[in-house]
Amino acid sequence: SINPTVADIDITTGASSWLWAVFSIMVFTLLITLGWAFTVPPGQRTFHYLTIAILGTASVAYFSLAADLGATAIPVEFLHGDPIPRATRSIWYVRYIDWVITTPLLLLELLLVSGLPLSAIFGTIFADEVMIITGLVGALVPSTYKWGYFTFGNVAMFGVFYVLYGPGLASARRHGGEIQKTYVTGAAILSFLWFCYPISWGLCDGSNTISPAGEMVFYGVLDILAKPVFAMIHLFSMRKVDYAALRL
Ligand code: RET
Repeated sequence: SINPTVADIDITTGASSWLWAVFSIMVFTLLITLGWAFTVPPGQRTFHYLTIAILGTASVAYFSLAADLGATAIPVEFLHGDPIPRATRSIWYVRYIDWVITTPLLLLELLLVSGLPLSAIFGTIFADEVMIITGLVGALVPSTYKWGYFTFGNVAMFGVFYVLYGPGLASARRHGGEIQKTYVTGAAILSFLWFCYPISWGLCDGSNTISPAGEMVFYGVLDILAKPVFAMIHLFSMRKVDYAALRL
């Protein structure tokens, strides 16, 4: 453990180096997006601004993770399936502070292209917030009640997926052309990646099956794909979309 005051089971210095690398990726792509925003007319920067907010938040979050801050010690019952009496594991609650800000913004990037009414977009963001907050509470609960919160979170996530593949897809299809293409690509990437987060939660925050170093790799790869990679693909396909058709 590089920070012995945190918990018995904590990250290694190797995991910390990886986290500094992810931090650098977040800052680098943030700067690229900032520069890119200046090259397009002010009326067509909505998605650049959203991306800047997402990557700025992720940069601060990864700074915290790499410095081994934003965690608290939570009692765990098992390590790799074996009982361990009175041991604690670091739970990085700072992740959830990042996600409660950035996942609604990621959904906005996608849903602002769907043509759905604002009421539907707000409803989806509400379900998203339920998903993240129940995940946070579940991670902090030491008893098996944590799996109750995990269940609520998964129900909320499937609520989000329902909107993406039900009314969202129908609305994008009505618009057709580049709007439909951009929406369908974004929805497919987003839903595939988001589906992997509860798997990581179950193996890390939930059951302590994977070590914190492994957790940093699992969530880290997902975060790189779900934030900078998703946003870059989205910004590229937005170049062909007619902004006037979006009513932004
Ligand atoms: C939790 C646990 C509770 C159940 C579910 C979860 C889903 C989390 C997701 C997070 C997405 C984060 C992203 C971050 C960006 O980099 C909270 C893990 C369903 C989908 C996209």
